[in-house]
Amino acid sequence: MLDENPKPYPPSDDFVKNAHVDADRYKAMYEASVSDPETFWGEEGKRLDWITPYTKVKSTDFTLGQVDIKWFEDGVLNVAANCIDRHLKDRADQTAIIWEPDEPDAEALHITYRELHEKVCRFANVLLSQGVMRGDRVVIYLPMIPEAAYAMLACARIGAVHSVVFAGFSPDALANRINNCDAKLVITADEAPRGGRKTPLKSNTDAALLHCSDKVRCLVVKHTGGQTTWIENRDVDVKAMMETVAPDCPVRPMGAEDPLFVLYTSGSTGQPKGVVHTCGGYLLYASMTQKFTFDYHDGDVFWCGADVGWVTGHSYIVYGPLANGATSLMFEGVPTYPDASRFWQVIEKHKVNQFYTAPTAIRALMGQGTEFVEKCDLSSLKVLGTVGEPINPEAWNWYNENIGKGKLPIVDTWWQTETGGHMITPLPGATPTKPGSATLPFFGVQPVVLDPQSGDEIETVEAEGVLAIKDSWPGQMRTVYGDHERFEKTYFSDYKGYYFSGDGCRRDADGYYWITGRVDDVLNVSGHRMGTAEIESALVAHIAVAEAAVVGYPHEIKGQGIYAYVTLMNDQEPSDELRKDLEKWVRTEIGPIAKPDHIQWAPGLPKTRSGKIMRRILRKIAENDYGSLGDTSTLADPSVVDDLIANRKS
Ligand code: 6R9
Repeated sequence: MLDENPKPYPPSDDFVKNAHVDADRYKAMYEASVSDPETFWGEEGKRLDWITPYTKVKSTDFTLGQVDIKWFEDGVLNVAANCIDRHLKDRADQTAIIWEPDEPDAEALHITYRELHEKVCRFANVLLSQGVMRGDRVVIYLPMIPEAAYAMLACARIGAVHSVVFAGFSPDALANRINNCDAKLVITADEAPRGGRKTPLKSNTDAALLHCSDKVRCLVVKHTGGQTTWIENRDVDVKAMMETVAPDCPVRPMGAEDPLFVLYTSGSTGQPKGVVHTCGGYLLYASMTQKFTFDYHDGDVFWCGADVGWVTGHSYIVYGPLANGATSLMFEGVPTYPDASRFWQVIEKHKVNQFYTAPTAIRALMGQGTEFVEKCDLSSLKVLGTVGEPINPEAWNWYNENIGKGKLPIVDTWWQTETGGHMITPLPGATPTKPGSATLPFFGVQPVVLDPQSGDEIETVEAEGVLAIKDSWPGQMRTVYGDHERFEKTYFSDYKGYYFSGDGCRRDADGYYWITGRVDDVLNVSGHRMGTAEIESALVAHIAVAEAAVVGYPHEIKGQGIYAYVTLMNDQEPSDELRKDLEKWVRTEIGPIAKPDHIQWAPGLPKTRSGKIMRRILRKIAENDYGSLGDTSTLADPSVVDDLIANRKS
């Protein structure tokens, strides 16, 4: 059983001495940030270089029907200038990005701020030459290569809005995103090597573009040199073109509230939504959290092991670290290739000081034994972090003992694509940690625990309910791309006056927050967010499928696995072949991450008389927990449940 209130692990005295923030300073700064946000953020906003300084700090409204979020609204800045140009005076020759390739024997790159400046300028000039203008959307579908960062920063430099699509998504998923944001151009590579295998990104893009406007241009980074088809007048060889354009490109002054990027993320209903982040507030929040949450100091080597296709890669590989003039490590590979010591070898090789990964990676490596860790020198490490899902105490303890050698602070950071940066997290010099708790709010964040039924704030220190946020913070998403109503409905309509996170949580006697997972129909599989609705609609798009219901179930390594109940068309017979076909189908409709772990044939699904699928029951069956199915009397046909249980057992 989980200890409900374990003994906290305080930071060591040595750590506290050198930390940016100790416990007293955290308290004082936090107090100041919530009692007078205008003054606090007005001051903190000066961390960025502004072309025209702001005079207004915060104008935000969470009222349903008029939700409006603006920070530093009359300020003018450029994100790329903040991430690159302003560092050239003092750190032009410092490494900005260390790139570690998939193959350990291939050469790692050390890209200085000076080089980054030139690459990004050239990339920006290529975009301009293709007619990309301020405000245009550019989809980026790339492996974890430096060009991904160049492309993002090049967009920021000229005021274009990027939308990075994870390279694991299928052509269909890519096409949906290109069409949803009406992108003018897509940037891809020939192939994406990962764990010794190659994903054919260019041919995926070719397939996607068949479903898009023929005006969409395609920039191709020749990375592996793999064979690709080439469509004249549409495809452009980026690297070759970068050589021919000017090495400098002026930055475009942007309003603080101009969009910086759109990033698609799954919700409980419908297709993924385009989360919109803007230039000023987002950049400030990403850079402050990178500095304080990881206690980043000048000269440190910072490694966030996420992919740039997710928000974690946006905020903690590219924007946060580079805004702080940090050295950020970008890794093309996976933790288990060529073997389970790869992470630890990379840490040793590049003398990484802060390391940030997901519980699912820790669990996978934990299962491989400690000999893979023991042969590596991890003495450079100062802070460890986790993100993406609740971390179970076993994984926390393994991370602490084997990677942190019992001495390093672990920051368990709770946040979301929507929040732009960390929301609830320990600060390593300030917060005693408890395995499994994200602990306390970051500056300016006012979490509340709401009673899920009444929507009232639970005011006692100890509380259990749903997690919401009471007031805005600069990194908050501003809207859903092209659908502000959906933004309001998703986040502000269930609990009036609050931003609703979709997560459940518990607050303990010390005021620490423990995230208990999603309370909606969003799955968290290996830290990847997916809507059950998306997977269901992929399944029912198959010719043999009449109906489908998808739920999550506990999975030892992935956190959650995908369990699909499938009702076939009358003329179809269940078979192993069909099962395989459906798995393949979902892979092509969405991507490999959405492949169901288990498909159960369901002659009928449990529904209420009004036709609503009772997922509560399906979840219990998937979990093998038949004792607590609850009330089934409201079902239109209760016998369906017995059928499902009988089949589950067989
Ligand atoms: C950054 C990111 C967001 C959802 C979120 C929650 C889960 C993230 C967590 C965590 C417990 C943590 N989540 N961090 N749960 N502890 N430290 O992951 O963004 O992909 O949008 O997912 O992930 O359920 O609501 P995103």
